[in-house]
Amino acid sequence: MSEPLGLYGSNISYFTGKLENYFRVKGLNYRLHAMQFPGDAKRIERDLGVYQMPVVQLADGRWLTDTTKIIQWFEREQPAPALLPDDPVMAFICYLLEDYADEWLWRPAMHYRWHYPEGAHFASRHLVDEHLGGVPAPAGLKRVFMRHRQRSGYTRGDGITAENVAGVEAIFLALLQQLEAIFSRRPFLLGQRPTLADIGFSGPFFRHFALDPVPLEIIRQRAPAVLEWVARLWNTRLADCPAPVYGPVPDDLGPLLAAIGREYLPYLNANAAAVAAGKKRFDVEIGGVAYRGARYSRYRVWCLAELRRHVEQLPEPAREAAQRLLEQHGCWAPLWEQADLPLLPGQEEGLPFKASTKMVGTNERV
Ligand SMILES: N[C@@H](CCC(=O)N[C@@H](CS)C(=O)NCC(=O)O)C(=O)O
Repeated sequence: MSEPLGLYGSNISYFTGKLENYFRVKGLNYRLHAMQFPGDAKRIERDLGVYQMPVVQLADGRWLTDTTKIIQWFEREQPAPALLPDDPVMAFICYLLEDYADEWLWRPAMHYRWHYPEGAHFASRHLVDEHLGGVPAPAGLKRVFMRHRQRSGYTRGDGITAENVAGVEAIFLALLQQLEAIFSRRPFLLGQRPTLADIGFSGPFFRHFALDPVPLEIIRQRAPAVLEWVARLWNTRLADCPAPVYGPVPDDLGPLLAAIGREYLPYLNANAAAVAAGKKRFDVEIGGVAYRGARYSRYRVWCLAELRRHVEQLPEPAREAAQRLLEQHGCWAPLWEQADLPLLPGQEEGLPFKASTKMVGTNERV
């Protein structure tokens, strides 16, 4: 067996969990190492442009960052067994679902972990033990710092307030209903074998919703087929799966696509408008839920640009079929709502070897 890939991150991290699911499903051998602070973080920021987890070290010593581009890179380097369906419309749906899971489900996942003391105590204890052993301060103080950092960065500090908590939880509850319907019918999101869409959804589910005490109990009670899918994905290898046979995009993905059109794409547009206006915080109402003082994200401007690029690159007649599908579910108009996207020059063109911006944060490098 070849030298394992070095995966540096946390074993309760959203994006580390996403990449672990990818490596396992793809059959790539890896070893998980806990990133150490402050040393690893400083080195990663210097060498890769931003500090974020996970990062991967190849056998030849090169470092990679950003799970979306890391997966695309591995799929190009090692095309078989393929994670993306051959059908270009299905492949586009995978990119869209992956992006939605990465960027929009992040909000309820952070909320459930850091809002409820049960989750926040578990996660702060775990993260401090895992990463901050070298920081010379009392463990109790480090845990308080960790809870404060995460809440001020990702929940209270990113537009989640007492007024909209129910709205944030409604995103998760509706999602469970949609996924329960899907996984009661078939093993994976698009069919009989995992695709990039399942890997994308493993981010919020594997190390957050199906681990943190509050959402886990909700899943157990309301969506047992979703809980089964989490474990099934972890235990599935593409190489052992039946040959890929995909029909048309399943009808039961409709409610998920509609949620993307109603919630995620309007959020991306409001974020792009804020970035264009030079605002670091913005107010936005999404599906009747008001967010005040949400953080801007340059990275998510690029996410929108990427979604457009994937559509534009579709060959005909797939492009037209994708347009019809997106129109049917209210995703087409919001995809193109902003005339020009306020990207930085060359933004993220160095990925997966160099990042320009962090998902939520301020340390742009370009
Ligand atoms: N787009 C990146 C996002 C990575 C990311 O944001 N990871 C989180 C942890 S799951 C992180 O490192 N956050 C940095 C921080 O909290 O400062 C990816 O796909 O890898």
